[in-house]
Amino acid sequence: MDSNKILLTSMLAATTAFAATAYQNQVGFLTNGPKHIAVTDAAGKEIIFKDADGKTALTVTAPDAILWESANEEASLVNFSELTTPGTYQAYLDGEAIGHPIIISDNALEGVTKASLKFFYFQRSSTELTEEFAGKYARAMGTPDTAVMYHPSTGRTDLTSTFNGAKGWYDAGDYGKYIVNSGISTYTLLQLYQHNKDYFDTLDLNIPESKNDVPDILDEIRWNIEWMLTMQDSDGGVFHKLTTKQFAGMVLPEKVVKQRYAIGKSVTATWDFVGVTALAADIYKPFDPEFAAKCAQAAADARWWARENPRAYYSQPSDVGTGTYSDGNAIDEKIWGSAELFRITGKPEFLEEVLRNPISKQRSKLPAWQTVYALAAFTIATNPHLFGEAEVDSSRNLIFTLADSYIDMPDNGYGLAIDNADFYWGSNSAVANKGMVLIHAYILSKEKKYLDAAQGLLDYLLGRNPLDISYLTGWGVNQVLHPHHRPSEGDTVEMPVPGMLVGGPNSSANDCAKSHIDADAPAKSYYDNSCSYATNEVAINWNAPFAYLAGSLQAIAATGKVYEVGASKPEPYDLDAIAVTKPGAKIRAAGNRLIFKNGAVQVEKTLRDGSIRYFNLKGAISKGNR
Ligand code: 9MR
Ligand code: 9MR
Repeated sequence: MDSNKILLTSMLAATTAFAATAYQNQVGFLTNGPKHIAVTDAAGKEIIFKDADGKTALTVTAPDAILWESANEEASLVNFSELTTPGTYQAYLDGEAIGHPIIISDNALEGVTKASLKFFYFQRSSTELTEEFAGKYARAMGTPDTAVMYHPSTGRTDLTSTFNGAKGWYDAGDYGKYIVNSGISTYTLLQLYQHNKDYFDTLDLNIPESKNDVPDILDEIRWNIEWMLTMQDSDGGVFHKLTTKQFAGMVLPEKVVKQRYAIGKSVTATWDFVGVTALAADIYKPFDPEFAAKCAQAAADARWWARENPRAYYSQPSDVGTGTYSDGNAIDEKIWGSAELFRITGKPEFLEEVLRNPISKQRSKLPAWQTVYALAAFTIATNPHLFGEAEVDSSRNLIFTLADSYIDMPDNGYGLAIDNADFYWGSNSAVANKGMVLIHAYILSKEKKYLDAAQGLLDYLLGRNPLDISYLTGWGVNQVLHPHHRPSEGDTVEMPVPGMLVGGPNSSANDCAKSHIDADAPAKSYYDNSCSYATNEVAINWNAPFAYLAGSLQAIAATGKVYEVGASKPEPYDLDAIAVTKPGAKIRAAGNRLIFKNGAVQVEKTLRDGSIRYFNLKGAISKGNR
């Protein structure tokens, strides 16, 4: 270290020894919600909150400072929840302003809710974004995806033909469209709607469909589901992804002219597809029964393929370099897809699939693109009237095991249910997904502690973190400016597209953020530079739980209502009536064979719909069959 540096370092040390630093949500606090600010070097001192006229509105003595290991910093968590008059405030310590303006409002989270949903519009493939809806982020259509070719990895042999794979959302900073990641993202947004209908029925997102009679959030989600439906092959299986062979440069989508392919056909993509289309079949029914029935049929067809190809895991072909989303365990996807199918049909065979793989405590895993047990648990626990007691108990158990593990984390000065283990690629989505778990725990128990912890996690994403940064583009005093996002890099607008949650600190980032890794403070291992996809990319599966978290908190506050467990009573789909011909089942349909079952020789008869019945040799249907 040269002498100048030493001088600078000691000067900085001297200033930080006296000056307090405050970290807070930079966007806004709900009027009656919990309000906290993390302040360093403040223990025992008075923090004064002044209103816009400079009048003292509240004085709070800062409690003892506690270490937050992930920040490698001690801070006092100052609670100013008593401030419940909407307005703008400023905190002071020793006569100096600390932190940022504090905004308190009944609609404090409406702006970020809308923005995080509008992101999905900005990610639309196969359409131009017009100024009316995109403002200065208007752009030409790129990747129409109306003539997509089959990569040999799909198993197709007509490799010179094309299909229409239009619509859908770009996954992230790249222009790929990936079914697996669409699975959890689309489910999360559908649930945001389902759990907060009163609020979202009228929320205007200013998208091309805003004037129709369908809630905007559902119009936006449908854009992606329509693409997902195009990815189903004639045998029911679902292609894994739709991308160019290699990533494009950091350009606008109109510059992406290389051929796009359907690549792979996987069991994980197919089960994820089942989960989404089955849920959509219920949610879209009141708005468009025909579309809803199409989704139900697609789910049923996909399920056949997934069941018969349980080990069709995705493996990246050697000539392909785009995202992999590969996952060698499809049990969680199968449980989830089967649970959704059972919910909309009441058919016992789908429940059996859930029961064969019980949701146990060991399966208490945070939702993520590759781990979706929790999605099944969310659906089952909020529909106790449709599922059996055992599944409901184990699903509740999964949710509360996770939620309580957050609540029971040792206190830290930032007041956050986040620890060192959370700082991997997409850490901000881990934070948001914890929020989604906590909101489910609140829905199921109505215990305020869960909702308050969820608010804390949102505060972290919006600025209560050791970098004093809001990780949502376009929002906050110190906001992310350089996300890894091709449209934002490729256009001429200075600011990035707003409403995008970046991946966040990643203690094992292996890109240009490597030199920004702080081994002692994983929560600081972040680089606001578009070169860093491992800390600063955006993605649909990160924005979706953010929208769920902010949107649910805002909706619950605005409506004074919490989703009523057991409220949804889907009119069961009669899958027999919508002709569940097992795709490609022609040969099997004729099949009768003799097998040894239940201690006797029986006839196994495969019916035209692909279902199987057993008969004893006298022709009577044997017991316990389906
Ligand atoms: O832009 C790509 C991003 O979406 C991926 O998450 C990331 C990791 O697979 O890769 C990014 O693309 C980079 C590529 O891997 C290597 N060359 C530079 C590309 C743009 O930064
Ligand atoms: O979110 C994915 C993360 O869990 C993985 O560790 C990472 C590397 O494989 O890939 C992330 O997903 C990227 C995808 O492969 C391509 N589009 C961008 C996604 C976000 O970075």
